[in-house]
Amino acid sequence: MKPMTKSPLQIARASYQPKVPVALKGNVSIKLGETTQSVDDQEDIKKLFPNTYGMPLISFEEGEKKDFPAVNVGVILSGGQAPGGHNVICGIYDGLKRMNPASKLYGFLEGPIGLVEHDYIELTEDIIDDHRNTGGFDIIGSGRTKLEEEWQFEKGREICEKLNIKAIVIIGGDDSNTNACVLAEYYLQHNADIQVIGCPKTIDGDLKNEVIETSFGFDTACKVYSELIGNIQRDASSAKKYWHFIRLMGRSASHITLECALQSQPNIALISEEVEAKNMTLNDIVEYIVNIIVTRANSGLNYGTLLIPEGLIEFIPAMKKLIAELNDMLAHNDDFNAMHSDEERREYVKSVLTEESTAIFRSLPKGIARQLTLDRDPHGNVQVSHIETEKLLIEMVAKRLAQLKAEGTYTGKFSAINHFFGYEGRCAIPSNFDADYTYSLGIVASILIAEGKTGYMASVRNLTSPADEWVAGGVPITMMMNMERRHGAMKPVIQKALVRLDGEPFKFFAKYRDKWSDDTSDFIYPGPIQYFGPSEVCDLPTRTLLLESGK
Ligand code: FBP
Repeated sequence: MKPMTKSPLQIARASYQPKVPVALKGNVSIKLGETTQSVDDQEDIKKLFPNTYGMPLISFEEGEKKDFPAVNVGVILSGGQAPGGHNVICGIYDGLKRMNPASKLYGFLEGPIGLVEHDYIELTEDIIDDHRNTGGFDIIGSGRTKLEEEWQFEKGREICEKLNIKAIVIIGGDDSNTNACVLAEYYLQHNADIQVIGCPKTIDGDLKNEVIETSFGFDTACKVYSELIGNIQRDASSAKKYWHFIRLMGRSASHITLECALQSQPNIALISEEVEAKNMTLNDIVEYIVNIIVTRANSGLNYGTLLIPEGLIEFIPAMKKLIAELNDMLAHNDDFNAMHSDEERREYVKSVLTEESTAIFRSLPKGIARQLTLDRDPHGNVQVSHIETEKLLIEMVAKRLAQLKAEGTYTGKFSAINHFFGYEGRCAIPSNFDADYTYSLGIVASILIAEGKTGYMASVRNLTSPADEWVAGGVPITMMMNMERRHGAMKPVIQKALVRLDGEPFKFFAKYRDKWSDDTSDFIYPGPIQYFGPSEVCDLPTRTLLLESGK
């Protein structure tokens, strides 16, 4: 036997032909819909985007054969990895070549910085073929550099002129797509002949609205985490001796946690948006968890599963205030950054916070307090993926249970294991849903380019129906924007979608969670993603999408 160069699944998956909507199968004609306006702050957004504001929605239909001139296009992957990114690029490539085989696709390397620093490769047939239906962003790499300054736009223009690039596709989340729109507007205002198209990416699922049903990657990531949760649940109900505290990625929004809860039916799932709405303190959360643990212990069940969204800590009002103060302090503080010992930093922090925040900071275990003062991301936000909330909760819950034991009101055993699932799911081989959705998004982007559009996001809707019936088109990015305060100034941004407590996915969860908390037989074991087999297993969309579409 020889060492492998690819797994059997990698080899089989390379020849998977993604399913696309009927309208993308042959020649396409575009249909202009109604003109649009931004979700809020219409006057401000209109002033900031005089050329790209108010454009109509676009939908695609089967059309007549047309001749398209050859076009050179650049593509950028921006931000965190999400399964399906490679297929967006494959879709753009195939779409461009189908319209004119002389078209070329360039990939800017390591994210937006590649555009600014003129670091790129030409994406050729063999590179594309090697990445079809694969996970990861390694085809050209990704990065979190923000494209928001004029000198960066000009550097971009320079390289586009040199390579005769007429359009750039930015594959990213809400901030990257906001920047895509700013770039589109800038190039129009400065008579640069460069179109900019966005694509909705992020496992977090928080780039969605009435015209973008979901971001790509959410489906696969949730399926990977749900498989792991299901496996842990089976282990928990077999061994009957551990409580598993499982933190899940997703940044601020709890969409991933909610979807995984719907797929696996754990004993407890915390939803940050609910914690904030109910103004819960850390102690309230601990009390809620402890009550369930005690109730289960009274029935002889000293085990269970608990899901925690990674952004939870930022939604606890007092913690939110503490984090905001820390963000401000860290934004302009060379003294702090120059300090070497944790103790020195801790003392310094306590000396600059308000009294209330100092009290909370002091009450936190040292490890968590240190994590809260680590480097911020390029947007100035605390990196929630580095904060081990699950360990904090285990510590606090154990303490409270010990008190109850001493009082004689708890007689169970509490042994907890912590987990964090995030990076495990971001580069998984895309599910059929994500492989199909992303490939379709890529083709849509190529058509928007061929039709001369700019400032649009590629969109594919009706996603809970078979792929044949999906509806492809384009959405003006300005339509999703409002004004928000960022770094002390009001900025136009795409509105981030948090979990809606009046939305169907949360309402469904809220209806059943008490039953799931005290009953073992409700655990669900989703198993691994299936790539080949019956459609009802392999092509299933998320429960979030199904519930949101009334199914
Ligand atoms: P995007 O918003 O860029 O898609 O990234 C998503 C995410 O995976 C979050 O869920 C997580 O908090 C963050 O990236 C982690 O960032 P990093 O990759 O820099 O560790």
